[in-house]
Amino acid sequence: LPVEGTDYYGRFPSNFMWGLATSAHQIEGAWNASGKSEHIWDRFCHAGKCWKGDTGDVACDSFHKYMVDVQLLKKIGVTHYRFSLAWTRIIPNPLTGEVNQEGLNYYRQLIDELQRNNIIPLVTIFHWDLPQSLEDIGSWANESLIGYYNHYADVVFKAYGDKVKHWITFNEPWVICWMGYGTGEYAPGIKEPATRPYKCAHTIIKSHAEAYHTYNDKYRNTQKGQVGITMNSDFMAPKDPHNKSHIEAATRAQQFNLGWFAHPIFKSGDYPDVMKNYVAKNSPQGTSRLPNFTAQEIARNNGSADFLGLNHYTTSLVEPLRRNDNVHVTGGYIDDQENILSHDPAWPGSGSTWLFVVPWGFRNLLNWIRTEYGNPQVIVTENGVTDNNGTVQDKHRVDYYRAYITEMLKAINEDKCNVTGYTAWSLMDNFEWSNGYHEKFGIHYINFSDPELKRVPKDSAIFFQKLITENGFPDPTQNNAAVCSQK
Ligand code: PNW
Repeated sequence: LPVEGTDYYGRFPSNFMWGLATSAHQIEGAWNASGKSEHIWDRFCHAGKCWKGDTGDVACDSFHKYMVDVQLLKKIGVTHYRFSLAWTRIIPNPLTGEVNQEGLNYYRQLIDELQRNNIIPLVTIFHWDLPQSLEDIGSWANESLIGYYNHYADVVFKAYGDKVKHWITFNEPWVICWMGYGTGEYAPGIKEPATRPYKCAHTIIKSHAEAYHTYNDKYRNTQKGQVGITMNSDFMAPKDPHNKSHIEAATRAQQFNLGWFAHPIFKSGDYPDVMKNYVAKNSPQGTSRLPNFTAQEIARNNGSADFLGLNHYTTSLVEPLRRNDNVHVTGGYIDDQENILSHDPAWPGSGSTWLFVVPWGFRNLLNWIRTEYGNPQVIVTENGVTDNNGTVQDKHRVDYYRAYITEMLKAINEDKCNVTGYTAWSLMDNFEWSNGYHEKFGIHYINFSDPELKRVPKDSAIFFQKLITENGFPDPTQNNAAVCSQK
């Protein structure tokens, strides 16, 4: 597809969902209040493994300031707010399954406050904050987590399903499994790249499918909502687009990243063939480190989502790894792919080492999803860019959003991709996991040394206000006065 330009104008579909996103551990603080138990990110950062000793103990204090947050959302004019529930507030001891009423009440108050302000919730059930007690019994390598997760999902469907019509079972299983159990950069910090990420993914896919079926069996008829799952994916572009082996390598990388989760849920119930073949051929003979689904599990996985939540930030260039390349091979998920990933030095960077500004990759990825999975409903549940200073004159962020959202508009209006909503990451600067408060994604600035934790709108907040009011980018050379906007 052609390279991007922002000289493209148009409106989004009239019922397009516009929102901002956050997650519980990144904003709430109150890490041990009202019966909440410890989760793996509490443990990880308390052990000093996050940026300069940062922790999520206070974060944006949204546990107490949620009414302030709702007013920020209202001021921007969003139709939707994406936030996550903390398992450890709702079921502090998953092994007994007992529900903590105080924890349940917190999200009930938030949902009610959103409703009073005409903002529709988009709720992530699990955004990385695994109860420590479940980590201690083997985490996602222990398949009993399927049952514990299903109980948790059942509790929240029942408690909030009258008002919550969009559920996201998991946020980014790729990051959970690879960064948590492969590289160990994220909690719980386990470095077993050969086997643990594959086991983790296997249990998470099955947990997702069980929760989806629980919703179907017990709640869908009365609550009439949708259940999806959010996956992160770079666009995997061939380093040399004219070289057949680079094109194959890029497809393989896309399948190992997005396809790992999307193929079982949106295509066949099982992992992509290329992934099965490459893991098997790099495993000891006659075995594979990639687990097998049973026929019954394949049937349960297949078609187990009403929408694909997509978190997209950046693009990678891919070429095949050759035998004599001087690359350190450790054995595991990365080596199994037999690829080398890189970026174009011309791409602008950001406040994060992995995040390069490549707007055209977004349109390409949306089209890859359209053709690979038969044009499923996609809700873009995250997109955004960092800096390390939190400047409110964040022209680079406005430029990023303008360019990426223009590519999404082309994907919808020109390519007919079924994208129904977009929630930007993030409502405000917050606790960026292992990178603490150092990497800032917010459209509101927070000075984390200020005890008031005042939220200050950046220029990008004003950009979103206008974008949502106009529901797109009206052509400045046309008179748009007569065109009705969404709100
Ligand atoms: C996502 N990568 O994480 C998460 O869903 C958010 O909680 C997080 O704040 C946001 O994106 C920004 O990082 C990712 O290395 C972390 O490719 C790392 C990667 C992708 C997504």
